[in-house]
Amino acid sequence: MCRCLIKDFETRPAVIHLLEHPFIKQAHGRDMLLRKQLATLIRQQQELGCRTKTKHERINTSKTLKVESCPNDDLVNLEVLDEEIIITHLQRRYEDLQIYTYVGDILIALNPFQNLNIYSPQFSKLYHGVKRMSNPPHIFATADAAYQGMVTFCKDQCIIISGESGAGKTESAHLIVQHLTFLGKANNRTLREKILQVNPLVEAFGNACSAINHNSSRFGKYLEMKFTPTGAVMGAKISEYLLEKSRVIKQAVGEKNFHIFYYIYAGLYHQKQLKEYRLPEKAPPRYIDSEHGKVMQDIVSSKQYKEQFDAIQDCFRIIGFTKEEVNSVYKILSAILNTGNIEFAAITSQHQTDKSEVPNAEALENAAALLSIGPEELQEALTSHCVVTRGETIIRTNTVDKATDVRDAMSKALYGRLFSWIVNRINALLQPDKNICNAESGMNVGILDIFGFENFQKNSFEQLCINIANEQIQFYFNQHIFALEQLEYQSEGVDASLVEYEDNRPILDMFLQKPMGLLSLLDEESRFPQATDQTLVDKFEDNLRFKYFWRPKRVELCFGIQHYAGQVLYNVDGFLEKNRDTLPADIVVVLRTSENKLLQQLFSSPLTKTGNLATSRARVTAASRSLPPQISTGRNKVDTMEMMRHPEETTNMRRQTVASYFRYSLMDLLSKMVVGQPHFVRCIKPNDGRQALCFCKDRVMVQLRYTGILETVSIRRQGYSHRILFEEFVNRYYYLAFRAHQMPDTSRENAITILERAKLDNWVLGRTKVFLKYYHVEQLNLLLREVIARVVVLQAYTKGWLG
Ligand code: AOV
Ligand code: MG
Repeated sequence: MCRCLIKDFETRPAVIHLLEHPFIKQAHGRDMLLRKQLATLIRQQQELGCRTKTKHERINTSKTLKVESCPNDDLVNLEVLDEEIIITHLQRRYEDLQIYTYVGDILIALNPFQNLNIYSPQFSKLYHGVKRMSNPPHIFATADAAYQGMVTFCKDQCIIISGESGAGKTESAHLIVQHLTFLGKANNRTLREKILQVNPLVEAFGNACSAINHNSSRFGKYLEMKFTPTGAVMGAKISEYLLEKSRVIKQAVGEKNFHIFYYIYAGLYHQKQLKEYRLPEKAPPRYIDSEHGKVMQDIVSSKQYKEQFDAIQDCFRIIGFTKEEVNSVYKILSAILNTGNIEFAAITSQHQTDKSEVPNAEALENAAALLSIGPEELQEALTSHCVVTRGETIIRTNTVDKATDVRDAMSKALYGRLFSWIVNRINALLQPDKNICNAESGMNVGILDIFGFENFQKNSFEQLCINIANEQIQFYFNQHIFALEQLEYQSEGVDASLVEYEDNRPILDMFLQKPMGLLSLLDEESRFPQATDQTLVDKFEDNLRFKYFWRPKRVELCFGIQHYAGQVLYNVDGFLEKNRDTLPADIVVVLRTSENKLLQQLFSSPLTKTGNLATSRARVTAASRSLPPQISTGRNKVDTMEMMRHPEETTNMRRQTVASYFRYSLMDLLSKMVVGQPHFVRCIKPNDGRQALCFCKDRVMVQLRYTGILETVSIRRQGYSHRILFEEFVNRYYYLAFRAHQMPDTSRENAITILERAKLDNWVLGRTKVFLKYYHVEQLNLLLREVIARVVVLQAYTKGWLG
């Protein structure tokens, strides 16, 4: 009997199988102590998550992917490491539909630009708690590694997905969420469904068609999936960063507004409900009709938008929004569309020439009705403003241009706040159930998906912010892979030849340092009412003495930046206004009179963007402690007011600009990331034409160079990616060299004993830690699993269960 069970271990998850065996099932409960021990061992094994593939799983896989891994799956294994070899290698794999490749524990993902049949539930099963090298590289393997890391080491994890626009970050993020919900044993089906709807919903509001990508993320997203200590998924939370609100009012040629506007207009059109939401029936509103009539054609001829509208309605329902809430959201969206149609005309009288009026009241009345405010009050707030001088309130009229700006500022504010509200509401609805697990004891895996590096023909303030954010992520990657690695080797007295890498810190300093960095200069200039875009670019030129900054001679309103990912030419046209992003107090006052509950909420002041101030502050402080000195520079000086106020709101205090808010957001994001164990996914775009199976060597080469993949290959090959404190190491692996009940001292010597018994080579000991290569950890976990299985059998045997 016993022998038969042991034989089975080779192909089956040992302990679980043992527990399921009828013999043990009957015996279960006979002996309390043994049962307890068995339970502990089972838990440990489950936490280790290691499982052997069954025969069934090996056979049942798609032909599009080869099932067994090979040494070529990891660039680190290549004998010669030059650019040409690496690129040829990647090309060969890509043409063989092997879009994923490892560089040590980093995953390279080449965008296939076609649907590959490799994300089905069968594949989820295949990448469930197995050794990484037993399957070909896959995005599920990265999700699995993060999940196993979390349950095994009880540590938060974070998956950082980077790459330029259209490289596949958002798709990768979806796949990771899909696999984590699978791994997280979400036996609560409702919760699983809810979590899966989060991305589609926020992306309907935060993504749009850009010149590069038809589904381009126009905001940064950090999604944290929350788990119980045993690894069951229990909730989720999103943080959003820097929505590109300016898109609501204007889009560049060939680009579109946020998806949701088209979905809702088409949805209501096909349901014949446009009237109900006071939307114009003949032609779509101006904000979504930049291509003059093209949208209407699309809406009439295709049902695609309508289907997407239905899908969004399902998302709202599944996640748990009430009908009333959804109706309010639609009303606000329709109000924004109507607001865009309000036009102004100049009133020229004898005394006044700077006055404006609304000649056609229809759009204004529609917007006011949808917002549940008075049309006269709205018109007043758009065409005039209050000024307080020496205690006296004076009403000044707005010119046509000014009124138009106020109108657009209102639309942007409405949309920005609506988006934040949706995110907050999702977070409230997906909060972990306190009865299952309190928030403190839970763990999480965070997934970062931001807008990728952009370089258009015309680049504005939005591209600058997006590219600075990418610069920061690249810096974090460098810090993690290169700088921290070297620092740790040195402090542990481990010899490691230093690897050269392109440090982008000076560029980041040029943008972020106070008071002379580019963003500070921008803020300073934004405070002068007389400043113009010309004075701004002059100021940059006079003060930014960096080799990364230049000003082309003849192109007056432009400046260039040498980013880590390439040169970008920015046009400062509108920079100041975009940075000021003012929302006149008159508009806030009138919107607060609304009878619409949601709208009242959006404009109740101050609107907290980042949640509770105390927790935010604690997190930022805690994070800055764990940051390396380079990263923490200036980060301790958080302006706490910045956290509390919405960027565009005018207050009595110093007004917050988009740049200062942006700076805070970046810091907040980093503070979240640094507390977790990072995993990196580097998305690469193989061509600019979104073509399947087209591998453009030059384009890939550029991306490999600037992302530091080549340097990464060599450091991962030489480096020790896992460093574990002696104490932690001995506690974890003592079974491999000592008896189960004999807890040894957590000393350096005992760590050596374990390493020797496990017959590993190439490890190194530091002052306080064991330095291991990434494959050592896999070997150790495998051995540990086998030993635990053996102990269980032995104990069961000695208790006489196995006859
Ligand atoms: P991004 O997130 O990196 O760009 P996306 O994830 O939106 O890029 O990917 C762009 C397009 O590439 C998608 O719409 C898909 O058509 C295709 N694609 C990407 N990954 C895959 C995959 N694994 N399988 C099949 N198709 C894929 V931006 O958000 O613009 O920076 O701001
Ligand atoms: Mg994206």
